[in-house]
Order: sequence, then structure tokens, then C-alpha cells
Amino acid sequence: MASTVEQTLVLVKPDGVQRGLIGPIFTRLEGRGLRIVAMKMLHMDDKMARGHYAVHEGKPFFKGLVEFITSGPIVAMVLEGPRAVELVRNAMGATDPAKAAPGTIRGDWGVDIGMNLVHGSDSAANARHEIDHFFDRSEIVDYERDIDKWIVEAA
Ligand code: D4T
Repeated sequence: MASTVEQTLVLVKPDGVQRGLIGPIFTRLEGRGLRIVAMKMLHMDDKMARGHYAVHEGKPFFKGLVEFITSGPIVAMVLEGPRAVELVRNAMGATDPAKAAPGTIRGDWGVDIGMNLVHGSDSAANARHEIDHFFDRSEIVDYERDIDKWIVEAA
């Protein structure tokens, strides 16, 4: 049975951009069958970074996290598909690359928890909030692909 379609926010963090991993990371997520419905490159400023990571304010790694995420350009995208949040989180692997399974983005390319290449929303509710933090509604494109019928069973 087909699951509810969700949207999720994915960021390729500054380390992923600097290491030339934008394409390989996109390829994994797009190849999985998820549909890219919005995408842009930006350089987060301090205010935007603090807003995005507000839940971590006060934690010992917060200052370093904000410095890191604002240290260079990032790529933000919105992916859509059934259970998109869970699919992306599984493809990213555990937060700490040392604990991430081989075959995941962090498990294949990451070393340090502070430079773990990607961000993905951790719930559909947070995804909605995070997408609004990065994109205007008008920047999200509503379309279908012919191949979608080979990826998701009809309801
Ligand atoms: P993000 O939010 O970047 O997708 O990562 P996760 O969802 O996998 O993990 P998180 O929110 O718990 O952590 C956010 C961000 O903080 C860095 N971090 C985390 C860190 O530098 N030291 C730490 O001890 C933790 C827990 C890594 C990801």
C-alpha cells in the first residue's frame, strides 16, 4: 500500500560543498527515487544558523556548530516522496560518522561528528518548519515524473 507523501529538508553542509560531494550526495538521494522539488546554494549567516539550530542552543557544541555551518556555502533542497523523512535519515546514517553504517553518506564519507556532511529533517513536523526557514512557498515546485509510477505503487 502506498504511504503518505512527505517533504523533507536536506542540507549539504560546508564540508560537503568544499569536498566536491554535492553531486554524489544528490545522486544517492535522487537515485533512491525521491523527487527534488526545490534546490538552492546559500551562505547562512549567524542569525539564520542560530534559528535553524535553536533546539541545540546551550549545548556545548552549539558555538562550534554555528561557526561550522556558516563557514562556507551550503546547498539546501527539498525532497518529496513517501516516507521521505525516514528514507533520507537512513541514507544519511548516524549523526556520528564513526557509528554510521557503511553504505550511508556519513558512513562512507565522514570522520568527525562536527563535520558530518549533511542535514536531514528528523520528523515531518520539523521538516515543514525547516523548509519554511529556507524556502518561500513559491520556490517549491509541484510536478510529477513519468518514472514515479515505477517507484511508488498506486494508492
Ligand atoms: P543534523 O541536525 O545536522 O541533521 O544532525 P542530526 O539530526 O543527525 O544530529 P543532531 O540534530 O543531534 O545534531 C546536530 C548537529 O550537531 C553536531 N553535533 C551533534 C556535534 O557537533 N556534536 C555532538 O555531540 C552532537 C550530538 C552534528 C550535527
